[in-house]
Amino acid sequence: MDHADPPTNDDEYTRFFASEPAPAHLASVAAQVEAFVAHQRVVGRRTVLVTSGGTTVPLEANTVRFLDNFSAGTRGATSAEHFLEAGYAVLFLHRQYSLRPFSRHYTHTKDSIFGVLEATAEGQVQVNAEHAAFAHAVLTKHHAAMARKALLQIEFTTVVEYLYLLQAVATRMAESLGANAIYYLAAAVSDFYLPRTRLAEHKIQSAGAKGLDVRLDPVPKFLVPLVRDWAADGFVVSFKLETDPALLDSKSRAALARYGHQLVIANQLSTRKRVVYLVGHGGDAVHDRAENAARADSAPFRALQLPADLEAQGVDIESLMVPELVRMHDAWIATAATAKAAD
Ligand code: PAZ
Repeated sequence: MDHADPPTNDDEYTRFFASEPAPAHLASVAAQVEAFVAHQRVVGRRTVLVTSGGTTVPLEANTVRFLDNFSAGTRGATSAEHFLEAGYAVLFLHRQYSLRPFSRHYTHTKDSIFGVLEATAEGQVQVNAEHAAFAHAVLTKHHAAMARKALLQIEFTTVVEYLYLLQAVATRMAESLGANAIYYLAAAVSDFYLPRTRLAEHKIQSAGAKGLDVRLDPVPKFLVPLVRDWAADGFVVSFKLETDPALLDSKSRAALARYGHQLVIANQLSTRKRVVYLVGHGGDAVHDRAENAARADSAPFRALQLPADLEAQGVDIESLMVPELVRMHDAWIATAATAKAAD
């Protein structure tokens, strides 16, 4: 395992936030999140932050061109639906225009609303017979989640926006909800970015250019402050995407050793909808980060595989993942209560 990577120091984050502009909607998002988590606390509902979709790295301040991270948002949007089903409130921090809970069934698929709706002779529009029952079920669940004030959706586009919003959301959740919060970080976050100080103001001109050289800086490792400060006491689940399956185990353990959080969900790009690997002590993790980090080598590595017959029926792997996480979260909350009683 590679432990050579030194932990990010605090200054990196201070410098990052000092030099990158905050998103315009940060204050209004913070107010919405405060009201949302206060409500969940009052009604005693566990809450999960689901991050979803890929972040962009703009090459120009008035952005025409940008680099993107792969993610359709399927993992996040589908997981959000299952967490709601399990009784959790969901704060869904997602890339603008990526898949979202419930609407995902009718947006980016071949059964978009145009395949589902039909125009009647009376000049009305209605859901066609083939899709009516399913559309009714999806809409009913969506409306129920909104009526219970159990779903809040927040958008990001760039990696800088994502990190500002992640900090704002996580700190407010941690303050109100402590161990009752899960942080489920499925978004695909850029590892490199172009600092504001080196960003071209306007569209980069190609006339006469021989090429374009771009040097990107590393994005500070946000899991360091998240696990240590922003999401204190919460149950933190990070994701690890690789294309080379040989790296999944070692990279997941390296993340556990580095951050001391509770679980890494590792997946391979080509098989991510059929198999994931749960790496870590989960709910049996101790509430001490350094101790968790030290136990990374011995952390269980377990495959969760969607049986082929269920896959053929359109069942998603998140329907297996989320109940596992809920069980781990139960254990995490129980150990938090025991630790508190012993204090
Ligand atoms: O959104 P999607 O279902 O197409 O993909 C999900 C995923 C592979 C982006 C996610 O499961 C994941 O691994 N996120 C972390 C990516 C990373 O290592 O940066």
